[in-house]
Amino acid sequence: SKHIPRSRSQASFPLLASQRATVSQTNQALAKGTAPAKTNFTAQAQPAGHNQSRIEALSPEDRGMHQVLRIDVTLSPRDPQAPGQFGLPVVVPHGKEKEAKRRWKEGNFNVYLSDLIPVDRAIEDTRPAGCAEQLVHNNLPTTSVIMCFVDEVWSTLLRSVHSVLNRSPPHLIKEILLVDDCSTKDYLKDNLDKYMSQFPKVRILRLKERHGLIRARLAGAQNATGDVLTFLDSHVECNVGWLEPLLERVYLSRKKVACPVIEVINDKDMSYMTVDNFQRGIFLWPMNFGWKTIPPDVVAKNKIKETDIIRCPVMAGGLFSIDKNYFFELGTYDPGLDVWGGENMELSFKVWMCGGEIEIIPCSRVGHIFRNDNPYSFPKDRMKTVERNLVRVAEVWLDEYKELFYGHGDHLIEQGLDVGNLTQQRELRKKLKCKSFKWYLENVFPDLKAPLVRAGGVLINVALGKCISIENTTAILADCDGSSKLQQFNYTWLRFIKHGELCLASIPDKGVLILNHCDSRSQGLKWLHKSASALHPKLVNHIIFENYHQLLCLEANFSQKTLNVAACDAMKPHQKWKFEKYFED
Ligand code: LR7
Ligand code: MN
Repeated sequence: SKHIPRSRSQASFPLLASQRATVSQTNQALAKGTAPAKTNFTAQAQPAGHNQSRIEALSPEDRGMHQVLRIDVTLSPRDPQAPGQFGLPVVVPHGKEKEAKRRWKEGNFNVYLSDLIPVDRAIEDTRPAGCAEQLVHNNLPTTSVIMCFVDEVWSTLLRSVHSVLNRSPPHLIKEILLVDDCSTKDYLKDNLDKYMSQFPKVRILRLKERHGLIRARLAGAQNATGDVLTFLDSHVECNVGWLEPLLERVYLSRKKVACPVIEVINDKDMSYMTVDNFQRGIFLWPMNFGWKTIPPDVVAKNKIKETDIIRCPVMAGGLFSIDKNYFFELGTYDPGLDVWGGENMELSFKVWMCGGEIEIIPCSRVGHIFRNDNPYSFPKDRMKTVERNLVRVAEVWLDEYKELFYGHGDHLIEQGLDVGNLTQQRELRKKLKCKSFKWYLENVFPDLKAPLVRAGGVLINVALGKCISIENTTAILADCDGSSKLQQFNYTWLRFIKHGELCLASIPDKGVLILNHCDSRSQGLKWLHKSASALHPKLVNHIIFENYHQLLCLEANFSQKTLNVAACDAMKPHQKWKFEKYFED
């Protein structure tokens, strides 16, 4: 068999440096094309395919690639003894505790310590082994780094900017765009202009009124001149070699959205802490972002390496690189989203469903100060703002699965929030020919529990062993027959008991149960059962008729084969019901 040596050999592989372009194009095509993902959780880190060994036989130079540059002017810091140097924890000096405590609320983290440590401190290179040796293309696109801020702490903002300047290859940074979202602090005005004037690449964009994070980012994007947009929060520290691996992914495919591993800058002692490997960005209902570790047995079975790229159902939101034109093709963020929150869900669904990918790149690492509370004010109520944003996302992207969203946050339907006009967003989705949310669940996030109904099948009265059946449009009791269509019901996330497209409705004064049109706005059709009856722990096996002036429960009267609602009684067996199958845990 033919052995192809790893080092470049004219004899075995006659491609010359002059043919570089061809090689890198082939490389690119390989990466873009057929290379299958190893598991659902990871993506190919390196281009693979039938020509791979031939290409790997070339020297990096002839492949148009180089090793990730080790650009870090903080490697031998000016003052190695300074507090916080190398990312080590810092203790508030004796006698300064009160001051430190007082200043905490300026940023909801230890602002006193942040001011104490150098703005260009060194941090530990936390990349997994192998990252430093990885190759990236010589002709990576340039990026505009966009940092939006409102009333950010001075030293933290500076440290964020210095970390970009000190640890990025200069030729890849087209500019650093600081978008001031109408900060009120004086030091963020003249002082900041003056300080940043020493860095020609730093531009400050001042918004005349508070846009909120989401629209501030859009303002940044509209003013950006680089090929790629790299968004960062304003309290971060980029680690060694953070940028090239992100741009490499976007270079390989313009529809890849690349996120660094987000490490932790401790809010109390300002230490730089690494995080566990193999974490995916996910969400739980009702669309709460979170991290989920790939199970160790999956890692072992699929031989997933620490450096392997991880495909993410959703991104955290703050730190990512995206091709600028692609961002605009996708219609940016929904501009109807307000201030803060939910935009990471929106962009994630949009990217995946409309043909792109979201990846975490383990060789790119950026620290972020996680805070317990936002240190700035919200123009409107914070909770309401986020909920309204999420409702917009659900209405545009979740299809029939939006019921799960509403079902996990009951108050969301009840509130009847005015979420504004959605026509443009829905039309955009059509225009981009995006796939369904069902496709997304099956292909991107198969481990999310998303049963469309909570329970279903026949509905049995526990005491009598009889089932509800439909006669004309009235519900009666009958012998159970699992094969009869007349006895099939679904208990939905909107708390309907559905028979086909119709809903079980009670008319308490008449003492009968009938089928009616389902209408989310009308309360007379909703029932609490199992976990939905959380407020009535003694009545979980009951079916509580919701929103009547008294607590009424579904009750069987077997002698008359009828059903009605009566005052709930935890002890009454005739009020205990079971569906054939339950889908929630
Ligand atoms: O009105 C505002 N205007 C702004 O310019 C509100 C905020 N901002 C700025 C702010 O100064 C900061 O630099 O926007 C940035 C993000 O705001 P944070 O730091 O208060 O947000 P966060 O880190 O608590 O929250 C996460 O979710 C946000 C809203 O959905 C954004 O997407 C953040 O970027 C995001 N942060 C991250 O992804 C970092 C990791 C967190 C996790 C998990
Ligand atoms: Mn943040």
